[in-house]
Formats: sequence, structure tokens, C-alpha cells
Amino acid sequence: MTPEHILVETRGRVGLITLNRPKALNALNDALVDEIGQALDRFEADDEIGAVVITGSEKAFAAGADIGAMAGFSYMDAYLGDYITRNWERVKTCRKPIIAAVAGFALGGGCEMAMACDIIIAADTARFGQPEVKLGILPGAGGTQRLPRAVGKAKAMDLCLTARMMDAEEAERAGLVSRVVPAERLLDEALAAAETIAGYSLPVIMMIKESINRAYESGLSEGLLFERRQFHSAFALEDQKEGMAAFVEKRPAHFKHR
Ligand code: CO8
Repeated sequence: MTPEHILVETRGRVGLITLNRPKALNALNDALVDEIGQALDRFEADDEIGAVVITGSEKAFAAGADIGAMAGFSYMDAYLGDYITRNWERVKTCRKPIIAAVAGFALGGGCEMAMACDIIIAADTARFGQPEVKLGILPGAGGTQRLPRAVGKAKAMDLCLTARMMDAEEAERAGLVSRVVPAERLLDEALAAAETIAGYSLPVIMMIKESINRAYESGLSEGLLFERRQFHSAFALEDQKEGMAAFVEKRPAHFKHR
């Protein structure tokens, strides 16, 4: 079925998802988040895809959850319907890396969607925030959890409690964003980074993603042990033989399991 709220394409070995509700600044609703989940299912099953980029428009990555859709909710609507969040973790559970390429507003659920991705590359126009407090609600899809892990308690409290926005430069300084690029270069830079990732050994890429995520879910000793075991298991891969042989022979590596 053709998705209604996103565009889905492939560029080389990269799956590209573009949020496409321009009139509502890409506000997130159930259908849109479900469509992202379906696109990720497809990319994950496709051996020709090694990484994914999620992007929005020049004006907005996403300006949050759809306020109009939520405005009349009762507690039971929110609780039983599990609005937006029923498929939210699909971004997290995708085993292939996902880059969020963010220009313009990434607010509320939009900021949370970007944070659920593995890397955020920001245009110099990007603005991040958790303004839910202005609506009489609080962040509901990771804003109070992923933001402090990314930028520390002080800045997370500041953003969530005051609703102020953080520009791209501040977001990079704070550690939320991996790089800031000129707006007109955003998609090219994100696709190039994704293509680089997609050129490496996919099982190794997955192990790296799993290991880094483990750093957020466990204590240091547990995380180090997990990493060590993954490291040991890499020696079972043909791609390890190829990677090291290529280095010794001073030639580019040709990974079999891309
Ligand atoms: N939902 C629905 N429509 C929106 C949203 C939104 N979040 N944001 C913008 N729009 C719409 C506007 O209503 C407007 O539509 P129309 O032209 O029909 O009036 C259109 O997009 C353009 O917006 P503006 O005219 O307001 O554009 P401006 O450039 O003047 O302002 C802003 C841009 C600053 C981004 C402004 O639109 C804004 O403040 N938007 C709301 C931001 C916000 O509060 N986001 C948080 C939403 S709540 C949330 O995300 C909770 C997530 C929890 C997820 C888990 C659920 C359980």
C-alpha cells in the first residue's frame, strides 16, 4: 500500500523516509508513525539496504504530535489507544542504523523521534525543543528520558520546564547532534554518512549499534562484558578475515555481508 503521510525511496544502499505532512509541519499521528514502522520493516528485510535516513522538510523535521488529533482526548483514549506510541519503539528496534536528518523544527514528538534514531545530523536551521508544558502536558515519547541521557539533567530540565528551543549549534555543543551542516547540504551529508555505514559489514554495524545502545540500558561492567563478547564473536565473521586481510594487503576491503 502506498503510504499517505511519508515518502519512501531507496538511494543506493540507503532507505530514505521523508515525513510528508507539510501543511501541519509534519505533525505526527498514528497513521504516520505506523507508516514509518512499515517502511522500516521493508528496509530491514531488504538485503540491499544497509542504513536508513529519516528526514522532514526545510521548515520542519516534525513539529510534534498532532495537537488537533489529541485535543479532545480522554484519559481512556490516550491510555487504551496508546496514541502514537503503539508503534513508536519500531525506530529503536530496527537493527539497521537510522540517521535523523533534521532541518527546521524538531519539537515535542518530533524531537523525540529524532532522539530515537541512532545519529542526528542537523541543518544549521534546526531547532529542538520539548514545548509540551505549554500545552498542559509533558513529553510522552522519551523527552524526559532520552534528552537527559543526551544533554544532561540541567539542559533537559531547562528545555522541558521552560519550553525554550535550542538551535543547532547549542544542540551540537550539548551532544544531542553529531554534526551541523549548511541546510542545503543536509540530505547529501546524511545520505553520504548512511552510504558509508552501509558499505561496512552489516553484522558488525548491528553489533556496534547494539553495544552502544547497551551503554544506556545497563551498568558499566555489564556493558563492557557485553561489548567484549560481541568483540570476540566478530572473529567468527568472514568479514573480519576480509577486513584485516585487506589492511595487510593495502587494498580496500570488500565485505561479503553488507
Ligand atoms: N500539531 C498539529 N498541527 C501543527 C502542529 C502540531 N504539533 N505544529 C504546527 N501545526 C500546524 C499549525 O496548526 C498550522 O496549521 P494551519 O496553517 O492549518 O493553521 C501549520 O502547522 C503551520 O504552523 P504555524 O502557523 O504555527 O507555523 P509557525 O511558523 O508560525 O510556528 C511552530 C511554527 C513554532 C512550530 C508552531 O507551529 C508550534 O508551536 N507548533 C506546536 C509545537 C508543539 O507544541 N509541539 C508539541 C506537540 S505535543 C507532542 O509532541 C507530544 C508528543 C507525545 C508523543 C507521545 C504521545 C503519547
